[in-house]
Amino acid sequence: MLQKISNLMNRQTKEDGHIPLENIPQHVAIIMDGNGRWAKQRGLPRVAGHREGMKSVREVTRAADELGVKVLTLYAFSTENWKRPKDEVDYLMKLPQDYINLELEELIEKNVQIRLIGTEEGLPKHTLEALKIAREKTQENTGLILNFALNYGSRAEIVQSVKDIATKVKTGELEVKDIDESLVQTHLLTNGLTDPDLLIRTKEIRLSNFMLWQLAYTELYFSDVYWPEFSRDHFLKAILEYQRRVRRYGSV
Ligand code: V0D
Repeated sequence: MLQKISNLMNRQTKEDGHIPLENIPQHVAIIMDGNGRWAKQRGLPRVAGHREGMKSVREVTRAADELGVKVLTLYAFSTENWKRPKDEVDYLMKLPQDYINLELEELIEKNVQIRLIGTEEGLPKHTLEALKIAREKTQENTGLILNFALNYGSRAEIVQSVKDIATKVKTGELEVKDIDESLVQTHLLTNGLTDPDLLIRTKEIRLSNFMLWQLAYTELYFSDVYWPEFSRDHFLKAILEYQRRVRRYGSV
């Protein structure tokens, strides 16, 4: 099985034909950056980059599924992204529906479960409808969890968890002495998911308010390619680098 995965890689990525693909990260999170810049470089409108980025989502999801990754979190839209031009935001808000039309059949066939983190506040009705369909049609699936962060911001998530805990203390459901890291964790939107083992970000080297609590011990991997160029091989390379780091810590 592990050798088979290794065989899926092409010669450029494979530094060594005998790399054992063990220690697959259970949870991989990705900040998919550089879509607009990829398009502009080619004289195309920014939205052409967002559309092309869906192909990378497809490739990386297939690879994660084949490797046995349990959770793949993809940052699709941040609460900061509302500041972009209205035309671009309008286009982005149509992508969940387009994605469903293009991908849902294969995802269902692969037993993938779609989940969402973020706030519904401010999302157009048609987008919410698409998200509901994606969630409901895959909710019984038991394979890869494909977790889209959409209209998500990490500080707002933490603030909400503080409010929810404070309310429970006020009503007597909890006492202050019950508050610990694991209690906070259960009040975050990622409740029920393990923390990411590996974060990949294309193009930029910063966290931009993404999963600040959850990334406390995560391995960080930055790739200099634009998200629409991020292929299966780039993903496998990131996994190999993760495994190299895990092995090194283990041997000290
Ligand atoms: C644009 C590149 C899939 C990154 C990929 C609304 C930015 C394409 C979804 C999607 C976006 C989200 C939820 C869901 C099903 C699909 C998506 C947005 C942007 C923002 F349930 N791709 N995608 N959502 N892009």
